Parts: sequence; C-alpha cells; structure tokens
Amino acid sequence: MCGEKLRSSTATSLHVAAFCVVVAATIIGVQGSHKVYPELQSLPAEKVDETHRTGYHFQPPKHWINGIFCPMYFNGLYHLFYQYNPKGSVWGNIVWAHSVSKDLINWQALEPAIEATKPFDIKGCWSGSATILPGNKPVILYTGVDKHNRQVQDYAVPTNLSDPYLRSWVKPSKGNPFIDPDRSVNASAFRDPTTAWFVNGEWHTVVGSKRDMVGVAYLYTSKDFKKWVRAKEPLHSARGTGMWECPDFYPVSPTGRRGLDTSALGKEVKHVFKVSLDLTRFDYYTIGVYDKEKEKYVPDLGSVDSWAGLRYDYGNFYASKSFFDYKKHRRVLWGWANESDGEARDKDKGWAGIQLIPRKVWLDPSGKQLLQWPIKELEMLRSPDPRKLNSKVLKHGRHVEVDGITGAQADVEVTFSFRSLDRAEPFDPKWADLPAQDVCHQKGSTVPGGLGPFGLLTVASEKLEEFTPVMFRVFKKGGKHVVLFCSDATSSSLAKGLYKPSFAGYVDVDVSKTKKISLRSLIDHSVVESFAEGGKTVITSRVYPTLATGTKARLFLFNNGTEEIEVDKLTAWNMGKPVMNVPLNKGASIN
Ligand SMILES: *[C@@H]1O[C@H](CO)[C@@H](O)[C@H](O)[C@H]1NC(C)=O
Ligand SMILES: *[C@@H]1O[C@H](CO)[C@@H](O)[C@H](O)[C@H]1NC(C)=O
Ligand SMILES: *[C@@H]1O[C@H](CO)[C@@H](O)[C@H](O)[C@H]1NC(C)=O
Ligand SMILES: *[C@H]1O[C@@H](CO)[C@H](O)[C@@H](O)[C@@H]1NC(C)=O
Repeated sequence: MCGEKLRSSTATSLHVAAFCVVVAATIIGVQGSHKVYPELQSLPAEKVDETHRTGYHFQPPKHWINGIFCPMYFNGLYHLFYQYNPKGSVWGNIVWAHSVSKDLINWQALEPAIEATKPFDIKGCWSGSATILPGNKPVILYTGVDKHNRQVQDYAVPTNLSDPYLRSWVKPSKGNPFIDPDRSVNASAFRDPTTAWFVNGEWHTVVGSKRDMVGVAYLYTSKDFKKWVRAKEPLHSARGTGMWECPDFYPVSPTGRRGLDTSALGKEVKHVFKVSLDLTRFDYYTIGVYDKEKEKYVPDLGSVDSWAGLRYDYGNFYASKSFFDYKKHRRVLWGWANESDGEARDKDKGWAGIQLIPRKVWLDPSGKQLLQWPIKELEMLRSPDPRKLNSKVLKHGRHVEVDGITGAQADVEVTFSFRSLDRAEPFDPKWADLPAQDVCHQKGSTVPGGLGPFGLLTVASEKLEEFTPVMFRVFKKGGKHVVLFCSDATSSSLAKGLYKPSFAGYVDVDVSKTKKISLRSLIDHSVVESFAEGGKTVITSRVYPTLATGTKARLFLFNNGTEEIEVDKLTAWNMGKPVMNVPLNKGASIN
C-alpha cells in the first residue's frame, strides 16, 4: 500500500543516511554497523539512573544491549540470548548473554553462553540464531570475527543436555568455523546466520551480506549439519539495498493464526523474508513463495524489497528475530529498540537498549501483510481494576484525561468511531512521494484537521508541556480514504539534543465501511509501542520526558479535527513489574 511510489524520495534520504555513516565512521569508527566509542566501551556504570528505565520490557540490570535477540523454546523453558556489553553502556566487548523464562515475561539471568575466546571468534561473537535439531538438540549458529578480522560463521552446543537451563555452551574447535567466506564473499560484510530449515534431505541456512550495493542472502546447505556448501545462487538478493543484516526466513500459514515450524512446507504455505537494512536502520519484510526446487525465494507481485516495502514497525525497531514456539504453536517476533538520547547520556544512565514486547505474528487474511499482537502472557501484568470509558464524545480541540491510571506504565486499548468521513482533508498528491513520517511531521497534533488528528496523548505532563501523541488522521484520495497513523515524539521532552522523529505509517483499512478504528498502546516510561487496527500497522517510539516521569506521567484522549469523535470503548490497565533478569544461582530453580 505504501507502494513503489515512495522509491524516488526515499532514495534521497538514503543518500543522506549513507553520508551520515561515512561521517560517523571517520570520527569514531563503525564495527559491524555499530558506532564505536573506544573511550566509553569499557567504562562500567558506577550507578544506574532509573528515571527512564522500563518497568516491564526486557532489560539487563545495566549496560548496553543490542539485537539480534536469539530466542528459543526448549524443554519447557524459553531462552533468550542477546548481544551484551558487560563493561559499558555503548557497543563493545560483546558477549552472548543468556536469560531463561517460563512465560516470556518474567526472566532470570544466567552466565553468558558465548564469549570471544577462540581464534575463530577472538575479535567478536556477534549475532546469530538457534535451531533445534532432531533428537531435541539445540545448536547456536553465530558470526565470529576471527583473528584476521574476517566474519566467519561458527556454532556452539550445550555441554550438558540434562541441565534444564543449558547454562554452559561449548564452541568445538573441530568444525569451527563451519562457514568461511570464500573469495567471492566480502568478509567484512558477512554475518547473522539464520535458523536452519530442513528440505530436500538437507539443512539450509542463509547469511546476510552485500555485493557493492546489492543486498544478498547467501544460501548454504548441509546433509549432516557439519559440512556446509554454498549454493550456486543466493536464496534472495535485491539491488540498491546495501548490507542485509539479520535475515529471517520463515513459513506462515495462509489461514488462521497458528505459527509454523521453520521447516514446515506444503503447497499452501507462504514465506516471509525479513532483512534489517543497515543503510536505513529499519526492518523490512516481503511475503512470497519459497521455490524449493530452485532454492529461491520469490516475493509476491506487489511485495517490494527495500525501503519502499513493508516494515514490521514504522518506528524504533531493528535487528528483529522470530522463532517458532513449540509450546503454543505460534510464531513470536522479538525486536530491539536503541536509545534516542545520545551516547553521552547512555554513559550517565548506565544502560542502553531495550527489548520490545514479544509479538505474535501471522498472515493477514488479505495475504498482503502480516499482523502483529503482543503475546497473551503480557496480560498477566495488567492490574485487576482497569479504568473504563464508554461512549465518550471528543469535541473539536478537546483533550480529556484518562485518570486513575499511571500514565508511565500502562496498557491501553481503545476504539474510536465517527459518524461521517465528509470532513476528511484531501490527500496532497505531493505526499504520495514522501515517507509517511514526513507527512506526520507536517501534520502533527497541533495542526487542526477534519477527520483527525485524534487519539491518545501518552507520557504527557499535566499542562502538556510534554506529550507523545499516538494518533490517526483520515484523508480523501480519489474516491477512497487514506489512514495515517503517527507516533510523534516532537513534543515528547523539553530536553535538548534528543532524536525526536515523527514516526508514521499508513493503515490498510477501509474506514468508510466500519467508521471505526482501534488502537492499543503499551506505555512503559521511555517507550510507547502502538498497534493500530489489530496489529496492521505498528509504531514504537522512545521518549525521555523531564516532567512526565514516574507518577507524574498522564494519559489523555484528544481530538483536533472538526469531526466529532466518539470513544466507543476504552480500557486502560496499570501494568505490574515482572521479575527482570534476577540472577538464577547455581543449584536454584526458576520461579
Ligand atoms: C548435567 O546436568 C544434570 C542436571 O542438572 C546434573 O545432574 C549433572 O550432574 C550434569 N552433568 C555434568 C557432567 O555436569
Ligand atoms: C566490504 O564491506 C566493507 C564493510 O561494509 C566495505 O567497507 C568494503 O568496501 C566492502 N568491500 C568491497 C570490495 O565491496
Ligand atoms: C490542537 O490544536 C491547537 C491549535 O493548533 C493546539 O494549540 C493544541 O496544542 C493542539 N492539541 C494537541 C494535543 O496537540
Ligand atoms: C538509533 O539511534 C538513532 C539516534 O541516534 C539513530 O538515528 C538510529 O539509526 C539508531 N537505530 C539503530 C537501529 O541503530
């Protein structure tokens, strides 16, 4: 829907992005696409500033984290491995930290699973994935940076399969690295092996790379999971997209919400291919067909590779990874959000990076996009006495407080309705060539409209000196309507020097039929994750209020359009705090 037309204009922002990378590189260096601050990377936090720490999102007690978060379900427990700097709050000294959970919400921390110790990973153990082999044997595939600074693909296995927590992992010298970059591969851009799948009697994995500006997913196959051979052709590639980080490739069922095992095939099954584009630092996916004879993935017509295509999240969301949850037969997606307040602040805060709430993903009945929804388990944190509103009218120019809840740590579900679409503003043809984000920037909450802007004002101070609107605006375009969904950080904080984008996406919904639109926002101190229309369009913003902190944060409803909006139904819950990465001592059992 946000279609190919966007291509020309985003090509401009691409040049800008590429330019920034070059500038940054000359000042501070770039390692595997993370900025490197040598003087900060081994500076342990003396204290941790709690002001903007999250209450129910995944975080270690301190220091830097980044994706890929390698998730796995094994013998009744969920495992999460993540890229972690044990010595500082910027990227560096990366280890594979390891946490376990019974429910994906409460987590306990174990010792790191993988550290840089061997010639084949001595300069770094970077992202990867987990695969459960027949006989219930987990194996981790990851990128090691070897002593020659080459990116190679390594594996690790648990030392004791009877240990329910899989505390200890080994990287055998025999068979590592299992993939060396051959001459035709750029060994400085060759990483993130993905969960292996089994087809045609062989295991398959892909590794992200680039050739000049062509993004590439190199395909490797193996009969025994030991000796791997590169296929003649990549699984997929696309011109002009630059480095493909963190590829993810998985089947989705054409009907229903059940997830499929990564090796599941079948005539009806569709596939999703996702990459994290280093040039724009966002995650994009296409939906298509996996041709297992030709060993090729082919996106459906209209499903576009690159920044003209679909995103899991139109906000701060990168290096995501999905896994098949054997316990609940669903596919669960994890994404990482970085900070927007700069590395100097991160050093002072003593922490950087959060893991977003895991989302169940499945194919929309249209077959054209995915739907995402926070996993059901999150609801265990909802307070038993939610605040409810029904049939509340929002007149033009009004905002109304949703009182009785903590605006800093909440889960809000709301449905808005309206009587007519007559007042929808015309969609300016010039906007067809702009990213939605630019339209939202021009048409913020303070710019009065016809049908919208209306929605929530999250993490707001009492007098609205600070607020982050999560809002809709409906436009007329031809005989149809276009729904713009925004999460605008422009007024989120009075602090200077923050990155405050007006993140936005369009929602593929025909509101002329329903005259309704729904929204769910997960608010957690410095993050707002919002799901429009049952998870059709999702946006995550990071915010750093100075006034709207802790108990001072409020939640409002607002309408700045001339058409009256009715809040059909609103339910807002205070959210509790789960167990978050409390160490699980040797000999103890998980709660
Ligand atoms: C493996 O784990 C089991 C269960 O925790 C334990 O009883 C056993 O001693 C462990 N084996 C070794 C060799 O550490
Ligand atoms: C290989 O990748 C690195 C890192 O992105 C890049 O700087 C270099 O130009 C690439 N080399 C070639 C030959 O494309
Ligand atoms: C609504 O629009 C008015 C007029 O521009 C503005 O003063 C007010 O701040 C807007 N409300 C919000 C919540 O942005
Ligand atoms: C997160 O930080 C902002 C502000 O510094 C950058 O603009 C983003 O590119 C960055 N995102 C990622 C995924 O690194």
